[in-house]
Amino acid sequence: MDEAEHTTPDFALSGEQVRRFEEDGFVVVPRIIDLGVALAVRGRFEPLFEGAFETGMQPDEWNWRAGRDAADVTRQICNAWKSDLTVARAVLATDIGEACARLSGWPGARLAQDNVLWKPPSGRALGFHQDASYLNWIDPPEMTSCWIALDETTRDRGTIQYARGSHRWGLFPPISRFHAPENPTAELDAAASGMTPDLVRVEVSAGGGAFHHGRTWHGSKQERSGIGRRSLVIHCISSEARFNPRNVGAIYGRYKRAGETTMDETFFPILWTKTGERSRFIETYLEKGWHGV
Ligand SMILES: O=C(O)CCC(=O)C(=O)O
Repeated sequence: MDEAEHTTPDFALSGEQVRRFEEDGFVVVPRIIDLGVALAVRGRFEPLFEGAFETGMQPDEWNWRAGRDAADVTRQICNAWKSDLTVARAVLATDIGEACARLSGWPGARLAQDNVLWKPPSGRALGFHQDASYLNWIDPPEMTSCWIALDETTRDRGTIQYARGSHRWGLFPPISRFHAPENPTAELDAAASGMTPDLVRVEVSAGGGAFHHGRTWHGSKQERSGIGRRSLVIHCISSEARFNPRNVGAIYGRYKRAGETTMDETFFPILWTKTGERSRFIETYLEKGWHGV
């Protein structure tokens, strides 16, 4: 496959898709990246989880290691864009930043974090949660995310599910267990206070996916097809976001400079703004890696 097949023509959300997002707290989009890009990113999963990092830099979180962790839990890496240029090309996309900013009413979008997720055959659930429960170190504590399927996601493949309208239920604390909980919907059911959550599965081809609001409850159930599924998530925050000086970010707080609340673009790159800004180093990085920036 040549390089041209790894690029996706920009997509833009329709007015109807924006309306759906506002109403439901998520919107399913049949194609976000091209199949060729999805396959290229998928092809990077094995080296990443083996610790073969193309750019020479480790990701911020590497939550599953062969031989150390159970084979039936979802493998997760956070900020694989720092370690792999194929992942970085998909994550640092202008059009995804623009869509997240537009959905959220922000002047622009910057990347908070990416997630590379690999639910193995018969992989166990990921607990249903709200992303915004984990954001007290950011001001404003808001996030909008783009979830992209890298395999076809059918009913049995443990795809992501969203509780329709749950972005209007308020903000709840972090859940007690994210990976492989006994009851993945325990906290969601409590938050629904007597209602039955209207859970919507995202069933799309590779390259399709969804955008979700930071307060929308979501998670995924056990994989039952025996095949597994892989996905890539791009979590965006406002281009104007700053560190919250009163709360410590357990992992990402290490990027806060003393006496300042600005977020350094090297670690939280700006993808798109209404006034045409985008972090300058991105294009050089995508071409040459960290040696070039
Ligand atoms: O893919 C999943 O099962 C869950 C992903 C997730 O929690 C997220 O995108 O925030």
